[in-house]
Amino acid sequence: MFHTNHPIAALALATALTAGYGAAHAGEVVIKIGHVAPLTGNIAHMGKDNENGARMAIEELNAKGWMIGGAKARFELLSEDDAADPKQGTAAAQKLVDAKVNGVIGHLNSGTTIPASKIYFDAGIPQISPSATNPKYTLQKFDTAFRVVANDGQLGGTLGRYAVGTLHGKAVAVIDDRTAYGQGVADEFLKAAKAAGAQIVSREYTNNQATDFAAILTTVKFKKPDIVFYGGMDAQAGPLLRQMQQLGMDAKLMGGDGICSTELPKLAGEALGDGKVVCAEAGGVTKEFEKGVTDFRARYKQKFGDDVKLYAPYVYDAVMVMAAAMKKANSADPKKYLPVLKTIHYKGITGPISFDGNGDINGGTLTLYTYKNGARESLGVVK
Ligand code: ABU
Repeated sequence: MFHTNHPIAALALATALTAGYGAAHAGEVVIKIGHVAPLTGNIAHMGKDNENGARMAIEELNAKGWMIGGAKARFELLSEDDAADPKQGTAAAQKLVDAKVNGVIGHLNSGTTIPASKIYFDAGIPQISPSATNPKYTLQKFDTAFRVVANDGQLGGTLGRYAVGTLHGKAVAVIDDRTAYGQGVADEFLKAAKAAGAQIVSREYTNNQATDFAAILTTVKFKKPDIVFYGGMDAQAGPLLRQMQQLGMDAKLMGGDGICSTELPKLAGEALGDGKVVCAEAGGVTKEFEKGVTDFRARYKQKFGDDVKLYAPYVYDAVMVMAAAMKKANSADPKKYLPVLKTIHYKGITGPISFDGNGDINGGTLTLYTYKNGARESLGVVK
């Protein structure tokens, strides 16, 4: 129990205690933002990238010195590692609920975000995923679940149509890692490519820890595809490309946002080729927002000594839109700011953010990319 005789401190204390969330200090309310991503394992580089985006937002929010509920708001990041594992994801979610976080940014993977979302929903804690793209996440009728990027229906559908309409793919092979994301995006791609007239010559599966794709690729090569689609993450798309090259396969590799990182050139080496890979990021930064994201990338590089891998700008925006809802509600109490978050219109660095009735971003866009000379190159933003 907190005690104070100072009138201002008493007000701040009352504000924090009324909310029932966060520690109270004299004249200050501590707002805890939970963040969950894989910080260990084969996609730890992506998890760290997400965490860095959240950290930048938290630091900038604290520099603003906002008053919320009559007290100076101090934002605190509580970062958890779920190792991209559904079980660890729910354990991390429960830990954040027990810590009485005011909101959660994450998780990174659909396979962890979906089971964790039930835990946040039961606790009434708003959750914004900056990267989980499986449509199921926002179709569970959990009014605490939000997403600031496009979903796998948009990603797979656009890539499937592009494979046939632009790349003139006729024989297509599809491989996925059997995760909620990999399987979902691969199925959506397959459906769209087939509808556009492609023949699906091979459908193969791996898992998200595999490193040896020789058996699968040997089967696929025999079917002579001109396009191979991989539903999974960059940690495996890199070795997959290397092994395709070793087998003398000249098919293009397509994939969703999971492979579409700035890390892929390092992971694939010279097997990356020029224009050989086509993938899509689940967000589209239009012309008028380009400067904001370019500036963010420069600040990120200066602070962390590395390039943004994929989703850091969307994570940054997810934290900022949550904080904006708290400021507008003049409260960090989830019960008070959740209704504001549902109807907010926020200008993020990646674009305008508002949510539909399911919690999905309105007008979600995506960006098609290829790689040339070892660097990611935009092929255009798709609405
Ligand atoms: N969207 C790609 C990576 C995260 C996921 O949805 O599993």
